[in-house]
Amino acid sequence: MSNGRPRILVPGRMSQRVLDRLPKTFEPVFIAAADPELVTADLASSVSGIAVQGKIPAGFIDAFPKLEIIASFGVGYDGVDAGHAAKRGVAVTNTPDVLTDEVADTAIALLLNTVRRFPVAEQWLRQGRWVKDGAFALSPLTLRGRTVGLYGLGRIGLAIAKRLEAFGVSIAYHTRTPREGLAYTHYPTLKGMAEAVDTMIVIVPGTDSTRKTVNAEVLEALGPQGVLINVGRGTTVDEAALTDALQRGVIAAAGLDVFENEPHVPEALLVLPNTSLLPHVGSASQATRNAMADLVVDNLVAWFETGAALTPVPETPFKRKTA
Ligand code: NAP
Ligand code: 8YV
Repeated sequence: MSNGRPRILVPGRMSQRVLDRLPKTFEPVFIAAADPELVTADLASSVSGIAVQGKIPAGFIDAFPKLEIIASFGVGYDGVDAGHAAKRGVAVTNTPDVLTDEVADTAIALLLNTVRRFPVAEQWLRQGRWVKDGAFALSPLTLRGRTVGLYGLGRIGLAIAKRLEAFGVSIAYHTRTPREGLAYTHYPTLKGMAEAVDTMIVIVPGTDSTRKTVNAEVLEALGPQGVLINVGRGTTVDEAALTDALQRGVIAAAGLDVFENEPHVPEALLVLPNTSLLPHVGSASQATRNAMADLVVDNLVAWFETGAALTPVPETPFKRKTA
């Protein structure tokens, strides 16, 4: 602590806007990664908050006896061991809502790119092939007449569904708990939904309960006209099973913004003609990333100034203990 200002540790990369704002209220300190071996005795005894864009494992939380809050950049906080933080009485915050519409826009763009092959068509034009070789090939797939199943119908899933309504497609969803007051068909099992739809959009968090749930059986159920879009987390899809399904025509195509081992994308997916691939850009506009950055800092400010975080994750609903 210097000048009575809380010390906030930033391990590894962080949005420049967070870095610009932190010194106005806090004393920011930096290490290269969330590795307990990099924590000096001085840091261990003085850090009361962490701002992170990445992973915070249990062992790292335990390195800081005075830690009160971890402010995570992103709505998905699968990288932060929130269960362990809860046991230690450490609050965890994320950045919900401010990115919902941006990510829903991305999901629709990726769906259209995958079905109609627009990025490939643009390359055809840019490479001069329109002039040299003539018109670009007709897309074998269309969005017309499709039934879209959303795996996840939370903040972002619902925003995707609202956009899909305007496209005139049928809409279904799978969640553990049905949502009240919606006209979309709810399926209590993922396989049941996969059997009923020909297009699946994955927008669930990356948790133990979703890990590799989009597996060979689910892809088989989606069928040969099937299109899989993943804008949730790479861990939800069995990437090897998906690659095999795309290679053998078990499903028709896939659009992926997220991968099992980012930023590494398997060569087998890169070379397939029936994939549309994005480098995890769901929320990646300057305006939306600014809003996310502000919410990271605003959570820290609210915690230390009012004793309550703005957007705590469900595992850590508690308020600040006053000394
Ligand atoms: P949210 O509001 O918490 O919604 C999560 C949805 O997933 C809920 O409908 C929930 O319903 C469902 N769900 C959770 N576990 C499930 C399970 N085991 N089986 C079936 N359904 C399950 O979250 P959100 O704000 O929409 O964000 C969703 C996720 O999108 C984030 O966690 C993040 O991983 C991802 N994301 C990606 C990007 C990107 O750049 N690509 C950007 C932002 C977010 P039930 O609880 O009823 O099952
Ligand atoms: C961010 C995301 O790109 O919010 C999320 O869950 O996946 C994205 O918006 C990511 O969290 C930033 O590291």
